[in-house]
Amino acid sequence: MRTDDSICGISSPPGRGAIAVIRISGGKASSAAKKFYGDPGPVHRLVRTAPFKNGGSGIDLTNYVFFKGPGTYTGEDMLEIYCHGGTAVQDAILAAIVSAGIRPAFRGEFTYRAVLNGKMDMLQAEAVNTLINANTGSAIDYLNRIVHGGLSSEIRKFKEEIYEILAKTEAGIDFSDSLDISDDLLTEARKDLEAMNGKLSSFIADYGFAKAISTGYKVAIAGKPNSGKSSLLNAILKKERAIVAEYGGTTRDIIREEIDLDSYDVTLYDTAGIRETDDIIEKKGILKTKELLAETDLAVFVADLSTPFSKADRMALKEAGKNPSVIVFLNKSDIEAYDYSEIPELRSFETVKGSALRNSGVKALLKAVSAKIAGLKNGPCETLIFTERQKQLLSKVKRELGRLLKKDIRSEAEICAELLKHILKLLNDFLGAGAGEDIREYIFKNFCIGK
Ligand SMILES: Nc1nc2c(ncn2[C@@H]2O[C@H](COP(=O)(O)OP(=O)(O)OP(=O)(O)O)[C@@H](O)[C@H]2O)c(=O)[nH]1
Ligand SMILES: [Mg+2]
Repeated sequence: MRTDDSICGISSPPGRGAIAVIRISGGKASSAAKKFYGDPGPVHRLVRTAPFKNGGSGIDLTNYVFFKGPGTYTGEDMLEIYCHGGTAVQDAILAAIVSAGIRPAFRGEFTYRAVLNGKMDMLQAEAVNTLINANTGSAIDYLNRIVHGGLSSEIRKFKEEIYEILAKTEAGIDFSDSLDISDDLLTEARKDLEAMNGKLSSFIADYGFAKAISTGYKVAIAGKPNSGKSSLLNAILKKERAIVAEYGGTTRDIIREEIDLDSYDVTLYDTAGIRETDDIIEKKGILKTKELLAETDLAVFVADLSTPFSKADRMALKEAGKNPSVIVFLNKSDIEAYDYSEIPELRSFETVKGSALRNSGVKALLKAVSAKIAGLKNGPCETLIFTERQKQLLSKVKRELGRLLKKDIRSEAEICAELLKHILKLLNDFLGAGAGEDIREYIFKNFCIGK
């Protein structure tokens, strides 16, 4: 990808709005102001109101601001244009800019340039994207801390500690006859490594919480047919969202609704009842349900107290069990006919008894779900990690650190040095330092155009 040319993009969301923002970054930002506004010397950060003109004709009366690099988001000269938010206006302005030789930006390319120009590192860039996509307020504080370099500086501190231990270890290898590592130094190094190990454990343990507060928490309602799943969804939503019927196999397509649960963004999924069936459409619904249950965060397993615990219950519970958490809702308590308290398969799960029809136990169930989300947070860790990439890399660091802590730095100095170097490499990857094109693509592919 070329990085020395000028790029443009619509930075506001697609569709109609009161105002749209179009951005240009690169050497042509200033000449664009001249070409489209007749502004011979745009002034840094000064807002001007003027018609955006392509040739003779004015497209729209706009505001524009010129930002002189390097004190800008990308580090380059930038021009921001605020026009009326109709699709036709935005498109016409963008087309005029492109015809002036300024290329449309790829996804995340503005932020990518910010990284290239040292305005932020990869972690901060990832946090910018997570912040844009965050649905609930709970994530904002944590993400802003990363955007402002909080996580980066913690990781850089780890790196410095590892460097120091590596230097001592290598000195031990090079001058093994004359220079030995003192006991004090060894104890100190071990203390540092153990502290780092503890921090990494918190980061990894809190990842579920970070995910829940940034991208939301997915809750599937699962169970055998006719157990009252759709009735439960309706009771939670307080409206007739899903069709309820006294026959099994009513719900086939997955029904999805978002709710705000104690300020957590929770997506509920009502699913097809799981059982063996020859009905082709029902089969498809069950297949979709099984796929969904492999990627949700929590399953509410709905059992039916008016019928015995059956083979279909076992099948459904097996699928629901693919979730990190399962809560059992013992439904139809109003017509309870069987004792579910001794069923071995259900014993290990948190259980709430109630009736979707009578709207009892529903509040208690939601409280249990909310507690599960809150309980994901491990300790008083100020910083969180937010992406799968970050989690995987830190898990690798932790594994290597675990191996290192089992070694004796004095007698196994060479192996230790290798492990320390590998840890350094992983930490560098984590920060995105020297990241290859593939990693950059991976990070920026989820960005919006214009960011
Ligand atoms: N008595 C009683 N009946 C209930 C309760 N909850 C649901 N029902 C009834 O059970 C039947 C099935 O309810 P649904 O909500 O459609 O069940 P489902 O699990 O979604 O069924 P499928 O979509 O077929 O898998 C309906 O006749 C409901 O009125 C309850 O708490 N008590
Ligand atoms: Mg249903």
